[in-house]
Amino acid sequence: MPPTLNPTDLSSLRPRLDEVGQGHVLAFWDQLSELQRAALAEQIRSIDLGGLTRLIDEHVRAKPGAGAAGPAADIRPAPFFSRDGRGYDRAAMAAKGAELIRAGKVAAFTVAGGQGSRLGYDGPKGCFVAGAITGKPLFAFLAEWILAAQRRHCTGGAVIPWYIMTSPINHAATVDFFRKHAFFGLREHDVMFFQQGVMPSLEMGTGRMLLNQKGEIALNPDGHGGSLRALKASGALDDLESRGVEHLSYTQIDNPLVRVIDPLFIGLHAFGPGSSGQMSSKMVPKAHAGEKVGVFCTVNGRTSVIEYSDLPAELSAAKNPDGSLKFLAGSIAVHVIGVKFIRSLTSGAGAGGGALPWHRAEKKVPFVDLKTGQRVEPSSNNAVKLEAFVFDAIPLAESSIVLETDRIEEFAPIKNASAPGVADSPDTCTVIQTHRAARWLEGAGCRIPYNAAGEPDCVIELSPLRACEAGDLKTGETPKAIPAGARVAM
Ligand code: UD2
Repeated sequence: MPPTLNPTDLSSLRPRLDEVGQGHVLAFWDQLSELQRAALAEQIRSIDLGGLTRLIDEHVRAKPGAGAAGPAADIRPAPFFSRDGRGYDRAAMAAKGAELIRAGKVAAFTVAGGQGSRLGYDGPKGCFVAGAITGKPLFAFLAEWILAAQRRHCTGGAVIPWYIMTSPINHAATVDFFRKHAFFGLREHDVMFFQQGVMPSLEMGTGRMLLNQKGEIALNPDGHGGSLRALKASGALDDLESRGVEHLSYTQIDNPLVRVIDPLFIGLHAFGPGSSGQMSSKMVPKAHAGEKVGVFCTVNGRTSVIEYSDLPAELSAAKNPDGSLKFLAGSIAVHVIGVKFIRSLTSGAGAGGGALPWHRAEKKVPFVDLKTGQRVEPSSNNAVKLEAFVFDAIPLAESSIVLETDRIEEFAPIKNASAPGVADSPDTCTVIQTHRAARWLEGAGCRIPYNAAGEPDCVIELSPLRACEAGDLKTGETPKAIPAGARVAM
């Protein structure tokens, strides 16, 4: 919809902007066309200037310390359900989870509004190639998992709807991509896109809103924590309720090995001992103390995630007497969230409106120089972005469970461009995909070639439509051996 042509309202906007120290956003007003003026005025009106001023005082002019936990917090390692099934019945929980899926009470939810700047990729991250052999994008891996889960569990005709959160930066490109790929075999009616909110990008030190163009304030997505608010604001929450969905299986877009719909995890979340069914999480044991993943802790007795950058160094390095890491449980950003819980968090205003605490991130944000009018690409961090994190909802649950899982089975994120020694890249993702496929194929009696270093001497890409777990390869046609140096997609 074109913006409302109402530039004369400037008379009320200018004093308000001056009052909160943001009058500079009108610096180029005289050079703007009528349309540009209307768009800028609209943008300014959409910003809660009073609220923003408070946030700037707290997060930009001041630099908050120890993150969410606060300095006096009692921080301990969070308990978790181990992979080997101690203390719970894996088969029974998986059966209960499968029953919920079969009854249409589970939807998939992917947060895909991020900017992918570390990867150096301009488009929506979900369009990035994750299949080394087929060239298949990340979105296709997730879509195929949903299709496979639907075929397996929804024999009575229910579906697994898929909700995808985009941002104004990548919404149109994401929807176009799905159209171009015929929704990867899913029904268009069952794939819902909605946009998350944005926040102004703020100049470091001063907190002034940066201009992206002379007539446009620089905005950034408000973090995956904005998803709760956006689910409500977009009508997606109403849609979930009208479909009878009770639980959302939450995953990020960057991990092609993610178990998008996992009956065991869903069952444990909904019925597991000690679970409130409100918000549950998966963890993998951290690879090393400095791994860049949030850590599950109890903070003053409540299950929480402390982001790696906020966990005091002495805690991330702390060891048990046997030498293992004390704070071992790394978050892979996989959750199940109860729909009723989201409704309760988003009812009312303020924190009740789904607002989670803000976190400060220092980034490079291009801006228009107010003196020269030239657009500048900064070479070092010049801006503060404010983002909310979805895991800050965990301590708001009455109780929350964590399930341990195996890294090779389900965690191979693509975050950084490939380079020697760099983790979480397309190259490391391909290696982990091959390891997992090799493990599963060996379990089905297939011989895998190994090199002198003990690494598989091949590349294997496995579609979720062929196998979502090891046992799936024991049926259908499975090769007896993979030749050395082969590149196989199945
Ligand atoms: C995230 C977790 C980290 C660990 C890791 C596992 C945070 C802050 N950290 O690290 O603890 O679990 O994942 O892989 O989450 N996104 C949006 N909108 C936004 C920002 C992000 O949709 O405004 C999506 C983004 O598209 C991606 C996901 O959230 O799917 C993760 O975002 P990230 O890349 O900023 O998080 P990362 O890798 O630092």
